[in-house]
Amino acid sequence: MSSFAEDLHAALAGPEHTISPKYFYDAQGSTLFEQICELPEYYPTRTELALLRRHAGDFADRMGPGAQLIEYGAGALVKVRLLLERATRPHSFVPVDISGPHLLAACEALQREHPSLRILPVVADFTRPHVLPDAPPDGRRIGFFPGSSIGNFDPKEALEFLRLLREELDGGALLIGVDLIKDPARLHAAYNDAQGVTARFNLNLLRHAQRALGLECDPAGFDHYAFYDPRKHRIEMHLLPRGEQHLQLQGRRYTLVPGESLHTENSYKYSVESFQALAREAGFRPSAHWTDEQRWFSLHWLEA
Ligand code: AVI
Repeated sequence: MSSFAEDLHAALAGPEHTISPKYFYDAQGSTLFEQICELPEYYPTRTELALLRRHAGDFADRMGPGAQLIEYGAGALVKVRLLLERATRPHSFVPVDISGPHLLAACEALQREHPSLRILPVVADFTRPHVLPDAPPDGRRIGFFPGSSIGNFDPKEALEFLRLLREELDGGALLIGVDLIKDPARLHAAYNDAQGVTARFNLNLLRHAQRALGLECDPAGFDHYAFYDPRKHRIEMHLLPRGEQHLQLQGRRYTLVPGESLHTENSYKYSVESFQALAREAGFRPSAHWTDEQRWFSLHWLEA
């Protein structure tokens, strides 16, 4: 059984009905996420890109010459271009992503723009131990983890993942994007956009399961529900059954009734201080951070 099937059975049968947000991302889910990044309400992407542009020279100085740049969860390689343009004689660029075809297509496009750059793609789940190409002889390993994807891990998983990166980058550094705690109304709007793209993204979890696993259900019988919990500092996304919903997966039947929900995502928000404390606990040494004027988003430089 694929882990998606196993995890969906567990979510439907278990008391909490919780499933990992990684199952949003088939081809349709990735396209919907790209659309989310363009939405007027979804400030993280725009704000982080502006910070990367504004401070690109500073990042290049900190990286030093001959660095190996490693991007975790590389996707379309949009943000890393801003770093590569300014990097001093980079030794290599190592994008790590689970989606092989997507990654290789993005690498080909990047190679056309940077013909002399050594690109060494690694197709792997970056949250699990994986094998990287050798470290550069005369430079440092620099990790790049933008987009506040760290927010989709619960704090314990985030700590374990940061520990893994700390070991992998030993003697190097990590540049990481982290969404900040802010006015709940602003957060609510970012996950409840007027065009309903986030709702379609959330419902795509069921559509993905229909396509990939033959799940029988009626996605139109579920509502998107996202709210900010100010005590847990996180957005929670759920799918709420509208009336009794019957689902069938590989011969097993499940029923979800109003009052229950399928919990599809958490998106944790941090303060600069709470994130630095987490990074220190993982063994990093925070040495600089940057935020926009509104303090909506932060980038952190962590020495490993
Ligand atoms: C990928 N991740 C950082 C996004 C977030 O904001 O947590 C995923 C997302 N979910 C709904 N909108 C965007």
